[in-house]
Amino acid sequence: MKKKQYQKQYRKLFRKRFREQSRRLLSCAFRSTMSSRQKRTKLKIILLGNSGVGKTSLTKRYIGEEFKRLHMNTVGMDFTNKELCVDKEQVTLQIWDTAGQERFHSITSGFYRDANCCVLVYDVNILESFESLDIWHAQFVEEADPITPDKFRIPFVLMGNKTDVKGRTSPVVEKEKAVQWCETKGEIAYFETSAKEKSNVDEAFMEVARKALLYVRRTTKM
Ligand SMILES: Nc1nc2c(ncn2[C@@H]2O[C@H](COP(=O)(O)OP(=O)(O)OP(=O)(O)O)[C@@H](O)[C@H]2O)c(=O)[nH]1
Ligand SMILES: [Mg+2]
Repeated sequence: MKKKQYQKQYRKLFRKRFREQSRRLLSCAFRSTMSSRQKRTKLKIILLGNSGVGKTSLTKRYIGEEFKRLHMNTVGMDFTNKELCVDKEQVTLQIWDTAGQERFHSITSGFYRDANCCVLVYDVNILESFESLDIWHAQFVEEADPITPDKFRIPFVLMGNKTDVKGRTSPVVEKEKAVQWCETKGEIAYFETSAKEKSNVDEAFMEVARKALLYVRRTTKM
């Protein structure tokens, strides 16, 4: 009697395990079929700006990580992927977060080639970081793609970061000044962001993705 009871329990447990395992396998197979069906467009994004303006913090916040107060200088380059849907197209943003420190420039500039959008970042509370934008812009244009005709110039997006800093009654760099700078360089979209409060971060990166995708569509038609 005891033996029969034991066998019954064993069969019950076995059926339960088997059902769970089958469910897991089925969902795995479904996911892999879906991902192989959906062709994702890869978009290469380069982040540039002075050291400490918040490039890494913006990237980390965008992919859902928490804000960290401690400043750890990026060494050379960091690389992050983010999958999203833009204008009904599945894309993968490959975010290349560069080091702002000058000693890394010769290494990082070698990676600008094949970029689909450049994000320039400055700190709205530090004038020097804004004044350096001209240099970052020029360096990128020179290194990224000197062959592409002018009308297909790689798009830029400007982010004025750290808008949350307390006592910021009048920012060192006024919004109008930044907008004016964007106009002098062509069609550059401008966003005031705060990585700390995660304000405008998703919106800014969505624009980056849109511009990059548009650039890819245009250039592949050439
Ligand atoms: N208050 C505030 N602090 C910020 C914000 N974004 C970044 N920080 C702080 O600024 C410091 C520098 O941020 P990072 O993201 O490491 O700067 P970075 O541009 O990547 O610097 P490098 O890697 O050296 O080029 C860190 O201490 C961050 O916590 C923000 O929006 N608001
Ligand atoms: Mg960094």
